[in-house]
Amino acid sequence: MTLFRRTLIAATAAAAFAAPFATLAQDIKPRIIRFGYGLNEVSNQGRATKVFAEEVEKASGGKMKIRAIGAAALGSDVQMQQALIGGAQEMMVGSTATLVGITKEMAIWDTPFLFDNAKEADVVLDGPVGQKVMDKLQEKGLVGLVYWENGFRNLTNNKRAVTKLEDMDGIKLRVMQNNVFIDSFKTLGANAVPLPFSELFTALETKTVDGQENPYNTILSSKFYEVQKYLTVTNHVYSPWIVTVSKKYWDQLSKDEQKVLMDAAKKSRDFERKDTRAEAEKALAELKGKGMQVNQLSPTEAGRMRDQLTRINATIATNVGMDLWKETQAAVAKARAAK
Ligand code: TK8
Repeated sequence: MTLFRRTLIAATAAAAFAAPFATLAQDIKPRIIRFGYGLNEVSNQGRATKVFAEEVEKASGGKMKIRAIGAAALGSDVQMQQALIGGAQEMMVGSTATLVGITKEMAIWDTPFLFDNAKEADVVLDGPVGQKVMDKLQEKGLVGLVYWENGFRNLTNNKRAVTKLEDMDGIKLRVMQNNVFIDSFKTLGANAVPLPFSELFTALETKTVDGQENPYNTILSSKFYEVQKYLTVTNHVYSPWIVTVSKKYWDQLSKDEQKVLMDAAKKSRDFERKDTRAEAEKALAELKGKGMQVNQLSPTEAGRMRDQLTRINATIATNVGMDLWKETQAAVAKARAAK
C-alpha cells in the first residue's frame, strides 16, 4: 500500500463520514481464535502454543490469528472445556485426564504404566486407537486435533523421601480431577485430593496439600521446586495433552480454515514432543540444582508400587469398555514388538 493511499484511508477514517473505512476494516478483519492453556508462557506448553500461533498466521496469510492465553488466565482445564463446549472460547490445550468427566474413554490414557517409553505413546496416540478416543469428543461438543506430550509423571512432596510403598501413607497428595487418579493414589495409601492445576502452587505453598505428581518439565516451569523438597522418580503414568476446538466454532469454519488449524496443530505437535523431550532430559539435573532431593525407587519397591497400582486396571477397563481396553492393549503390544 502506498503512503498516499494509507494517508487517504487515515484521513477518511478521521472524517465524520467514516463508513468507507469501516467497510474496509470489516473486509480484512482476521478471525481471532482464543487459545487457552494452563502452564506459564515459559514452559513447553507455552513454547508449542507459540509455534501453533505462528503456523496458523502464516498458513492463513494473516486471516486467522491465535490469541494465546496461558497460566490458566481463561480458567482451569475443566472451566475452559466448558467454555469450548458452550462456544464462549475457541481453542485450548490441556490434560486428557481432565476430560474424563466429559468423555469416559479418555481414562484409557490414565492407565498406570500403559507405555514404557515415549515412542510407544506416539505410535498408539497417533494411531487408530488414539483417533477413536479423540473422535468420541465430538458428540460432546469438542473437536480433538492432536495429542501433545505432557510426559511421564513423577512424585514430589514435602513430608519425606518416598523410598517404599509405606512412605505414601497419609501424604496429602493433589491429583487431577478424575477418579482413576483418585483411586490410584488411594490404593497407594495417600490421601488423594483432587484440585485444578491452576490452584496447585498455592495449595503447596500454603501446605493445604503435601505433594503432587507431574512431569519434570512442569515441576521446573511451574517452580514447584520452590515449595517441594522431595522428588521420587516413579514414572507411574504417561500423560498426554490434547489440543481441542469448540465444535460450535469448528462447524462455522470453511474446509480451508479447518485445514489450516489441523496442519498447524500437527506441526506444533512435532515441535512440542521434541522440545519436551529435550527439556525433560535436562530438567532433573536442574531440579537437583535448585535443591530438590531426588531419589530412585529400588527395583523391589518400584515393583510393589506397580503391583498396587495395576489393581485399578480392572476398573479402568470396565469404565472405558472392554473392547477399547483390549484394542489398546493390543496396540501397545504391537508398538512394543516393533523395533
Ligand atoms: C495444565 C494441566 C497439567 C496436568 C495437571 O493445565 O493438571 O497436573 O498435568 O499439565 O493439564
